[in-house]
Amino acid sequence: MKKSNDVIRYFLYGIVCSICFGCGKTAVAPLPVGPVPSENQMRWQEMEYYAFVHFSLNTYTDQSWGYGNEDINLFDPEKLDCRQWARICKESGMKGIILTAKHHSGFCLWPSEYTEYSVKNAPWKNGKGDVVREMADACKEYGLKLGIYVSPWDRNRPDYGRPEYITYFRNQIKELLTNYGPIFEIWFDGANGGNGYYGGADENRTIDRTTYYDWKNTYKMIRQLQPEIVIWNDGGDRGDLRWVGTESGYVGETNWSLLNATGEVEWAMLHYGLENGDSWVPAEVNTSIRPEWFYHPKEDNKVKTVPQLMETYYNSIGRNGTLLLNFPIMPNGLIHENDKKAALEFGATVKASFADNLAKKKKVSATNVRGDSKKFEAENSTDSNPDTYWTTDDSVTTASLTIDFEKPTSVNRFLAQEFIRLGQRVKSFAVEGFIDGTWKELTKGTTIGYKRILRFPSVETTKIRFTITDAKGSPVISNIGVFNAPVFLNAPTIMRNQAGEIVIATDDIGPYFYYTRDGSEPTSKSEKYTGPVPTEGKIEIKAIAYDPATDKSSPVALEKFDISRKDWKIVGIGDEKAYTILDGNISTTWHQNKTKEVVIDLGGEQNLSGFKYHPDESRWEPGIITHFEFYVSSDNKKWKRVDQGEFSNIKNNPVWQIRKFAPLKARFIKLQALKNAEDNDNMGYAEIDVITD
Ligand code: FUL
Repeated sequence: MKKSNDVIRYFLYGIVCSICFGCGKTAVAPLPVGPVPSENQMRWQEMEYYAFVHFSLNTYTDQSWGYGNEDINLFDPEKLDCRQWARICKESGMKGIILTAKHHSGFCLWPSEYTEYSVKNAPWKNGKGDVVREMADACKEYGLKLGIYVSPWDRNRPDYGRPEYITYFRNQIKELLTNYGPIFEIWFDGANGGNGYYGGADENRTIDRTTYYDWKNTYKMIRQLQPEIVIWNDGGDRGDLRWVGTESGYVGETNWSLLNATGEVEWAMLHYGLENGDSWVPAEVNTSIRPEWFYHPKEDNKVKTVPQLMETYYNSIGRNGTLLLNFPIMPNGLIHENDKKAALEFGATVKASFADNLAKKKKVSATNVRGDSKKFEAENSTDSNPDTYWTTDDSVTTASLTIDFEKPTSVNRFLAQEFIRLGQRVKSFAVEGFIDGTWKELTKGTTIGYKRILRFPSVETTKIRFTITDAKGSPVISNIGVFNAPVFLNAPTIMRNQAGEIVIATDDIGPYFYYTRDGSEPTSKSEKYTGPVPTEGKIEIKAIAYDPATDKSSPVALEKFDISRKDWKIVGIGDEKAYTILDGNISTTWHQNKTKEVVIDLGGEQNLSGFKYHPDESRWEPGIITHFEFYVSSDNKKWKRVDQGEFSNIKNNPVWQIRKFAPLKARFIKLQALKNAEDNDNMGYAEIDVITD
């Protein structure tokens, strides 16, 4: 169908070109350049912003990945209210919700007919509940689309790893795609940590990601059941969308919505796309509103702030991606107040930032208009109509649009959108302002795609010139926007170095810091930070950044520190650099290869009840420890193992790992690394700390 349309268009194009032959002008629409999005991908891309909801038995066990043997009786969310989730999402400007119907533990949030490990055997609503149904109803009520996360890796199933499991998995997908109305997206996470309960086998099972799931036939079934769906998959066959290689909330500044249909996908391809890829596979940026995906009470004060969320917005939607922002649900079945507040403020800030397009209804001119035709004129880029566009003659791949404000106007954001139904074309562009009678470059970028937003410091300018400096064909621009968005101060970072000193810092230039130690909210009247502050023992610090010129403060940063590490000694490692793991700074790291353990003398007996490990979060060879044992001792001779296990999902989400154990007294601690994410001998550490009673 699509092919024959193309043939007709080529034919018409030929006729018009021959009529215009000699004048070099063309008046028909340009032909597509490279792959183009399907209607399903188009509909999905236009959603821009939607939610993830992580809720399962993990919510009750404080885990990131359930093992598959967690007690079903734990699932009893006494206040579960999917309408609360939907309301918050709707009011924050989101367009849909993807629910973890089944996470890696295998526990099902709907009463699946194919397993006993589901809500039907949980105390919640006496086994009569169905979270997927409640979610579907709430989405319908609030005008949101519903998406489903169903984990291929299932740590509960006895048949996982064998062919029978694929039938089970498909039956579950069929239930989910048949019984709950239209599903806009299905999410297949590629995680597979190997070991699991597996119906009591309690063993390690590996599968071949490329063949085991037989995705081709599964996709066929999915598309038959839900013809309008998009498939996300990072664990095997290419779906309709791609992961961006990180869960930290950003995609590459250069971001092509293209990949090759077959062949290995390296990290850089996920992150930047592939300029000459043969298929349209756009980027979805998935990240959580807290450090982790599931709810952990210890993260109640770690909910992302509005400046952090705005950063994520510019680095996802502002870079030709969509944003999938996660809410962890609390054990009672609700979204926490702090998450709700952050999401609503974030939504309001996005709205306010882009409410007033200063380019709208302004005089706009172009250096070239295709065939000098009104149909492709410059004004199409400022008419707020996504179906019209400005484009040039085919021979032109560098061209400018100039917007004349006719008076000095303050601006700090530039937005551009390509008409991607004709392919992603722009390779580079620049934005200039006409300031004091001359053109000055304000910012420049590489790809545009569906949407690109660039930030630059506020300037007063009478005109803006947008120049496409390189493109794969004639540029096709459906929308441009110029804004003067509110600017925020970031909450500062609070660290405590090994000497016990508090150090407060920020990436912003110039603000002052004020802090408190008594739990009260800091203001510009609180203690002013003038340099490292000596402290002793356990301490809680709250701090703000403050700009006296604007009288604006950042959100409050809060850090709780356990005992000071002043008297700590790293034992048996003659490398002074190892002390970076105690310097309070997660950007400084240390690696070991031969020995795979770190022994620390705490300088005296302590009441220990847990430990913390922060991995090296850099991209290349971070040596992230995934499996560990933790020991304590009073004399550095006789050791007692107090904890062991996995740091689940640490590879994709390299954040603080916090482990608790039954309190006991000891002077020495030992973190024994058993395995890292790359399966080699390189063990990386950013920080090690303890939790005391
Ligand atoms: C990851 C999973 O392993 C996490 O638990 C989470 O569900 C996230 C969205 O995808 O890779």
